[in-house]
Amino acid sequence: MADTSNLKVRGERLWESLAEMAKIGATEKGGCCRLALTDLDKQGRDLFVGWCRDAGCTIKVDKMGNIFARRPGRNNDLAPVITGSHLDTQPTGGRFDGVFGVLAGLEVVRSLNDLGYETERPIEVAVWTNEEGSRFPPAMVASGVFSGEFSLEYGLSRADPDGKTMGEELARIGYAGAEDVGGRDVHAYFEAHIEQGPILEDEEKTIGIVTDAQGQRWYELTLTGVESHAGPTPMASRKDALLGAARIIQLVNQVGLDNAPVACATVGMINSYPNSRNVIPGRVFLTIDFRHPDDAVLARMDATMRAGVKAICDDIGLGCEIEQIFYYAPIHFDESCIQSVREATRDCGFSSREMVSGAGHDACYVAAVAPTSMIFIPCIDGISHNEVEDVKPEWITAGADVLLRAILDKAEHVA
Ligand code: HGY
Ligand code: MN
Ligand code: MN
Repeated sequence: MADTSNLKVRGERLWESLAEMAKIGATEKGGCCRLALTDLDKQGRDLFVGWCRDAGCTIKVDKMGNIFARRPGRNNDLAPVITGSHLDTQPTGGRFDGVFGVLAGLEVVRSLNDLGYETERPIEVAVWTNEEGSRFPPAMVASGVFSGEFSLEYGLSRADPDGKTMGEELARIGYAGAEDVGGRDVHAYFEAHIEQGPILEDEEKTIGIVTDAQGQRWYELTLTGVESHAGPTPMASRKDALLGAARIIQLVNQVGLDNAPVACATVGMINSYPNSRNVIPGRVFLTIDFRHPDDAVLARMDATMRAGVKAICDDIGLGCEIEQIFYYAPIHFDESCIQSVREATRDCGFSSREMVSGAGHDACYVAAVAPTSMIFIPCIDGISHNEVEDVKPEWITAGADVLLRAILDKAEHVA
């Protein structure tokens, strides 16, 4: 058995790179706002690409702006092992969501260089465009194009609230790459990510061996009532769209509670029109995010919501459009990749538990075209999508150590 005790990353170097990246879009509360395809996203991408070039990687960018930094192996005709995540953040995002997975992949490359370790297969570190789906809904659209879930035309046409499309913004920041999106062999894909929930920290486990990810359904609702004067309009004759939204928010929350303990149900966005204090709102836009690890339950949540929304709108006399803009079924990751992570975790001696991902990740789409699994590390108080998002340096190092070994386990397999 070869001595593998030296197979360790340099955690302090990874921590420094995370701190450097966090300066780009840094917010006053200590988080990051680096929305997809903004100038700040470009700055983060450029910093990452420079670091990868310094580490001897070649860079390819595809037509969705996905970046692939390749470290050559002994046999570069073999399909690569890819790792990575995303650099775009939520508006009030943290310093680790996505970024940890990207820079842990870079740290694996840097550490293999330090060790003079040549793998059989090439290794690539990926940055997936627009994982968050905040500026350009839906989420994970570029890894979705890579996996064939969405067409390139659909991906490039996604527009932000100002009507700017991903295609236009990719060209503007210089990341409209030449490479085709997907359609190539990937031997294995591993994504390291913070858990973004409380389980690992509560159970004092260092590593989450991610076996599954829950399914998601995203909706956009437009409720239409009648704008009228807040003074002379009798209560009984109002068609108040915001009242309808209020009841629907309560309904959505109840659908989540009725499918406890694992269901999640969220209304994250609401816009009331004309949003004037003495006008009864005539139109409201709101979003719904449903999640569950069982597709049948997710379908029942959908049906309950639709029936409830219809009853509310009929009662008040509102028009309603419901558009499901995003859906993917729960995913079970690849058993052999999960086993690579189990063995890597065991060899590193870290405490661990197997778990389902509550959040969506690019791995959820890449899993459709490559053997895939994920590695979680805890985050402080399980908080993410929040500027206070934080981790312990030892968790960062542990996650990258496990990632290093899991990647090697696949990068040395020729078959
Ligand atoms: O919404 C999600 O689960 C991910 O953060 N995009
Ligand atoms: Mn993420
Ligand atoms: Mn996120």
